[in-house]
Amino acid sequence: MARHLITSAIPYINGIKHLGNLVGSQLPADLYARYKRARGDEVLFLCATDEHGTPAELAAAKAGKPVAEYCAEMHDVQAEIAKGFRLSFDHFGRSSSPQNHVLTQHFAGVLYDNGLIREVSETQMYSPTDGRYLPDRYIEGTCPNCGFDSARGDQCDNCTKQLDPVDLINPHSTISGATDLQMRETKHLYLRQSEMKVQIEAWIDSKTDWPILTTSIAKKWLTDGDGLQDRGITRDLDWGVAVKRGTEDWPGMEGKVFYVWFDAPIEYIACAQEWQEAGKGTDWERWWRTDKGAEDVRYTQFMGKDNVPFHTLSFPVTILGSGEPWKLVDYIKSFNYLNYEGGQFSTSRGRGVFMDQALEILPSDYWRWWLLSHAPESSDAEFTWENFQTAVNKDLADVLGNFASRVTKFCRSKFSEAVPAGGTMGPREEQLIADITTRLADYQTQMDGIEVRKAAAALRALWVLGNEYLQEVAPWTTIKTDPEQAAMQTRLGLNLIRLYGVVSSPFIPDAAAQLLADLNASDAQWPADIATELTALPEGHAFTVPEVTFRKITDDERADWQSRFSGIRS
Ligand code: B3M
Ligand code: ZN
Repeated sequence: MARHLITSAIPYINGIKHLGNLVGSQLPADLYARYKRARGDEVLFLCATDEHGTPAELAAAKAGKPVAEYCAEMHDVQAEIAKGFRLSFDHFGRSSSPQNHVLTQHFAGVLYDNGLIREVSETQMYSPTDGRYLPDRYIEGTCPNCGFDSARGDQCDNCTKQLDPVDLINPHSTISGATDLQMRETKHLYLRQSEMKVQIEAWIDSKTDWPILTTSIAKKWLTDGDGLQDRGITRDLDWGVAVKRGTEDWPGMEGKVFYVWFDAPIEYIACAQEWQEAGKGTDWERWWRTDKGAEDVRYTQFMGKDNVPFHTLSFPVTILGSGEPWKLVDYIKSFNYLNYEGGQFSTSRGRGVFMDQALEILPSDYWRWWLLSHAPESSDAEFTWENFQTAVNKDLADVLGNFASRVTKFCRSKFSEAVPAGGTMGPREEQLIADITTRLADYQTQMDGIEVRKAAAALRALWVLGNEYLQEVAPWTTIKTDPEQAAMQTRLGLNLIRLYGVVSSPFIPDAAAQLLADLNASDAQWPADIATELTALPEGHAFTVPEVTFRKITDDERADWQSRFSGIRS
């Protein structure tokens, strides 16, 4: 049995995520995890909230709450919404966990012992107006790389370049807007990434099967400018992991914490410890230590493109630089951005549809289907209400929902609410079985390759095959002359619904489970031989006609939502 470790980029704690965030990491990761479980593989699927750094401090200050309290509350809010979207994490952890504190300090200690951390006296942006240093998001200015005017102190959102606050042109404080910033001398730790350049480059080069989006971003930062640069990994903040070498104090580092991007990926590992400590599993090292059984684990990470540099360069430096037998990622699936109605989704500006709002309007399957079937893989994608309405009405209501409804209702009215007996399959049915077999193989290939859009298209093609068959053989006509034949066609239709319930579950888990429940299908094993699968529901097997599986979105609703979400969320 194959073993899959799957992680989604861990969302910042600062508020509820929008649909663009969801489709860039958590949702496709869930799709893959559900698929691998359905195929019978062993899966550990982890995610967490990213609770340190300036995003957390700034959001807590805005909410008027102590940061620890704010994080605890927001973690529960995000966990609840994740459940609403049926994100099937084995554990949803917290980067502020005691496990992550210990592990982060451990890594810092071994990296220091291995000569990969140096102490640097440097000038830092200090704001007399605010009475504090201004790390990362406390400062904004113009990107020296691309000229974007709202680049943050740690990274430019426009060109993804990792920055240091001192790099910014025309910097200002995001707390007070002050521009009278001073450079003050202070001591910080730097991760000597440059020392590992050759090793990291060779590792990236060996990943010939990775998405081009992932490797092109990694290579860009390896070769552009001065190449892989050393990186400040400490900050003057109160909230975070205290700077220590293992369990020992670090002289001169009192009152400082590790940079959020140093401890956040380490939470992927700490999360497995949290999972075990929460009583959800045992032997976490089996997933993470190659000396303890993880050598045959396949590890896949999911993230938006802005997170790629940290996962292809910085985190691997931490892992490889430790010299310890930690599991390295095998495959990084990254995504472009999803835009919203001609502009960008934006958390800070409250633009777009947020996860909680989406669930207030429609059940999660509607969103899951649209988002996954339009995942921004090869380029940025755009959410429009019109496109959403069309996709839901066509794919879900007309193709899948209508098929389930027509077959079951026809059966109830002409036979009974049980699988009808009689008739034998002929060439048209053999053709259907052959077509389904081919399409299913395609679907599996796309799912194994994490080609999300192509997988959605292949699944939809499976649904279409059933519709075409039904339309062609028309049991409602056949029944007038040959009731036995109509019974066989209907029986096949009912079995197709069952098959769809099984194979659609990674995309639309609720609807799939409901269809299987309505059909009283207890066995939901992934299909092997299609001819056998299509006789799984035997003659006389009782079922219930499903309630509306997917309803259509009306033009009025679409117009209403369009205007309701055209503004800015307060
Ligand atoms: N929290 C950024 C983001 O939510 C960051 C990801 C961390 S992954 C270790 O996009
Ligand atoms: Zn830039």
